[in-house]
Amino acid sequence: MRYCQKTTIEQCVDLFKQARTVAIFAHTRPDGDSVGACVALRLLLEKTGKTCHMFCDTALGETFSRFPEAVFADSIPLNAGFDLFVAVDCGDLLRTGKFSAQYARFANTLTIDHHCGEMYSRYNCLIPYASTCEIILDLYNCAGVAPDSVSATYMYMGLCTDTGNFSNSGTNTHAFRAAAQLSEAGADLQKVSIAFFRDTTFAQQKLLSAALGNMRSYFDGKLILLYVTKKDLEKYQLKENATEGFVQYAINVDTARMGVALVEHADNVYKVSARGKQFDVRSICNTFGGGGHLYASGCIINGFLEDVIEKIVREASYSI
Ligand SMILES: [Mn+2]
Repeated sequence: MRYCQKTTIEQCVDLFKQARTVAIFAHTRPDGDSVGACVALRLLLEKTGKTCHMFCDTALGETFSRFPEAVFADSIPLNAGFDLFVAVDCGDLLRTGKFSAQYARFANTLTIDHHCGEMYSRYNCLIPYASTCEIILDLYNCAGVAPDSVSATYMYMGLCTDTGNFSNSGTNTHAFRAAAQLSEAGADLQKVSIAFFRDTTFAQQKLLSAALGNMRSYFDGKLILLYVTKKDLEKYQLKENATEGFVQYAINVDTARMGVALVEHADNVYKVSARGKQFDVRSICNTFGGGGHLYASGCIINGFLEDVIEKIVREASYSI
């Protein structure tokens, strides 16, 4: 058993002082917060003369291609000689993906995360901010390093995406204060919000229209469900990741307590994303072997489309 301890920002800065070569890990299928926090941390450490390598087990989505510093390796070179492993925005060890076994074996590890979940590292800097990037900003401030426009843009990326463009329930005064500091430091606010919240493709819009065309309402609109079939994806030559955010269109219906998006992942295998409005969707996903957050969960259900829908509707009927 590893001895795990809670770690303050000041202690993190000390840990970084002692390290020369640092490995930084984003979570599997990384989002703007994980990528933004990793890059901003790397830039901070490089400013203080450290050597850093960033790792992620999945290829980054298309959106990140316009952010040139967001480059991750997908394997650790032998004899890399790292002094410190840092897991960024990873609520549990498995979020480090295929690196989890190597990470667990390494002695000197540090988690920097805002989920405040498990303490799986030797050192754990867990602060319940809206984004991990706000913890990275604390590190800059504590180390007395002013963010430049590049690092500020990456930290803003995490803030902006994890708060749903400053609109979800995690958005708070601290997030706005951090945003103000990053804006003052020259963060490219427009670039980030256009990349993550505006730009889309013609094919993606057509796919969305197919999904909306497939929208169904149950229990007087308390359950709203939509779906995307493999055929739809093939028709527009898109991959599953093009459906990210579609579930929002279901839960956005004013009567909805539960919103569901089904995406056919392989023949008769459906990936289910569920969202709740003050409604526990996690326990419904749990019954199908999935999980997540209370109001944002997912699972995978096998079967023909209509059978899968029936299973979800039946399970929801007990609590909705
Ligand atoms: Mn996050």
